[in-house]
Amino acid sequence: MPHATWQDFETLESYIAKEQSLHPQSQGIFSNLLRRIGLASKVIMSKSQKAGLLGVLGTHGSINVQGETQQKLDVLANEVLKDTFRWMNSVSCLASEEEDDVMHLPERTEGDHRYIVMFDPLDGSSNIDANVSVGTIFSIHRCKSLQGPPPMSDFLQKGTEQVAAGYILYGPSTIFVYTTGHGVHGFTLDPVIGEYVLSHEDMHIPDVCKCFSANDSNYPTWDAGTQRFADHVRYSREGRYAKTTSRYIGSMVGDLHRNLLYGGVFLYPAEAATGQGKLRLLYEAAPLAMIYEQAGGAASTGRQRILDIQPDELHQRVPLIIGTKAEVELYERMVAQ
Ligand code: AHM
Ligand code: MG
Repeated sequence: MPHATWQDFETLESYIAKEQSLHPQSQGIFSNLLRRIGLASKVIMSKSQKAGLLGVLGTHGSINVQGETQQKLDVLANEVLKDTFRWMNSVSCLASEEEDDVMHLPERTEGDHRYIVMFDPLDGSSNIDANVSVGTIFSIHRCKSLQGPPPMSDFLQKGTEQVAAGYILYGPSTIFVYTTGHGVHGFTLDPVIGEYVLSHEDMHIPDVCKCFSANDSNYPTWDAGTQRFADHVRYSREGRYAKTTSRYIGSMVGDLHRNLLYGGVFLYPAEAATGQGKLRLLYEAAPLAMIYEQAGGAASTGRQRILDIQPDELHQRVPLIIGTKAEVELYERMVAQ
């Protein structure tokens, strides 16, 4: 007769507690923060699953600071995350793709434990009406200033200074993937018990190029090096590329989760004419770069490691090439030619 095994009880909660016990000086403040993100993601998941019934499909009628049309669910997910952190002593301020400016929370007493949380509440939300997977991305930094409202420089930290990063993918199942700099771990939501259960411990990207992911209709706007790279990976049919296939959802969390499991490369390069990428550094590229590096992959603009970029502004956009090390390095060589 089947019975429960220890794996059934290795939840996000217990895993975080175990990681925390490795640091005896820890007061559990940071662990609590990760747990709250887990809770927020369950609320977002539950609202998205009922979106067609709750009347929250479609556009909100507003434009965000990026000049993009906000979906009702973008706004709703943003509110859920803001409400999640509003009362937490350990969080000093927030930044979101859906907010023009940073959000300072009321001054707290615990001056030593002040974190900044930045997030993209619902990445890939243009897909939501078609019932395609979307995700939440988060990045956590320490506030450098110990008192008062943190200055902008506290938000503009390099990706190397993130204390944790992760994403939640709302797909056929809901998966929570995070790193605190000690490997990448994935948890699948068991909808019956309402808990995230460990399903992907110590994730490593396979060293194969199974998937090539990019918006191909942008090909004419890419520079010659990027076009050479795309042609080589997709069409050469040699060596590592003998079995490469094109896969692009248009929800980066979904594309990157798949590539993390199968191996491959995702690119959203700059337009040659403007030199501008689309994806945002602080709450899209940097957290996903931390995840990929921790899983043995790499992330670059083509000219610079994503995690080494010194941000200039909150909603800064960057070109992003992220995937297996071999492909990211090949891209860097080809654009340098
Ligand atoms: P969003 O944060 O407004 O949803 O935009 C980010 C999304 C990514 O998930 C996805 O990879 C990309 O934009 C798709 O853009 P495009 O439609 O130009 O290919
Ligand atoms: Mg996004």
